[in-house]
Amino acid sequence: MRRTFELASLGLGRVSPNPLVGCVIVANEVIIGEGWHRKFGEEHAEVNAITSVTDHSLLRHATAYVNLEPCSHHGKTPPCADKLIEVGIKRVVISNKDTNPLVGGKGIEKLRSAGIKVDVGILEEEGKALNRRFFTWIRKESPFVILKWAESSDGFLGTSNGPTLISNEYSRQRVHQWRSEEDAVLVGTRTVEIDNPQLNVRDWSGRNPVRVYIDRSLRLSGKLNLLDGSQPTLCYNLMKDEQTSMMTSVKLPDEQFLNHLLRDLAKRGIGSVIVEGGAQTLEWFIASGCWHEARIFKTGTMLHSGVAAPRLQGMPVQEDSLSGDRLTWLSNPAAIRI
Ligand code: AOF
Ligand code: ZN
Repeated sequence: MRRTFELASLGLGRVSPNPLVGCVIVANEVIIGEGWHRKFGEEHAEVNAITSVTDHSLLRHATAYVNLEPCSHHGKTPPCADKLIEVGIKRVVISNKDTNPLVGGKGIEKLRSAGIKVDVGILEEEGKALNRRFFTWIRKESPFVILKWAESSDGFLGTSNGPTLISNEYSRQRVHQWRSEEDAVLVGTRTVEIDNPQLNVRDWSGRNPVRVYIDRSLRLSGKLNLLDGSQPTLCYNLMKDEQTSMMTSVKLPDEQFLNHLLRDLAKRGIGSVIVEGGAQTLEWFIASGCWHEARIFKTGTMLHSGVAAPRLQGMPVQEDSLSGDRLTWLSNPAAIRI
């Protein structure tokens, strides 16, 4: 099952908002096939794993390990449960049930009624953690929200009068990798004014996320990178709806602004978003409880004064060191769990 997780994670940044799915086929205690869902709209993991098997006669004695319940619906591809039945697989071992209402247990029922032995719930928590974006998004209320910031050793995000580089080049490169893995990157009005960010992937290979910014009273204008029309960009505001080729402005009510924003992103098929600042925006997400994970760099730099970093209570899940910068991953225990 751990091998299916490894395979599944190769789809990160390519399959969203679909889940990350890997499949391993074993016969006579030997792996005879492997596959994963490689790209949104393309074949599912099980089909790719079956295709990779050279001697199909072995499938009649084989066990398929898959981290998500095989689908039972006709989506962009035919149902994987039918395919597993058709090739004569004997046993299927699954980590997580698919909470997509189109599937939701029907894949498992189909397999069992065809006489296939099915085991469910193997390494269930690890499977849920791997697909935390999908399991959050499929409820259609919100993408998976990741807060990210870098703070100095004395707890500041930057000086008050312009962009400040606090983290080292390895940490900054890691952020570009993250942008390539998530569907959208979001910033607030002040950050657009002060940093004039591009919010694209430069220091890593991969696709660019959708750029999202908040500009409640539409005060941003002029020669700003986010307004350059080079990439799909969403602007959430209180004033107007408007659509041009790359720019979509969305008017939201003042009350519950962030909840509306997240629901709108989810409806647009955005399964995850990284909030990159600034302080006010991060604090707004924290105060509204609208976050699932935080990734915080603590650096060796001392700033002595400036904009204070947000305070956040979360459950530490991982610690990394990037050439002196300490990276802490927190998860929000209060966010709804599956
Ligand atoms: C599987 N194996 O590898 C994946 C599954 O639009 P479609 O046809 O690609 O279907 C997407 C849905 O199928 C997705 O929301 C999830 O419920 C399931 N994904 N199922 O058996 C896979 N990626
Ligand atoms: Zn499928």
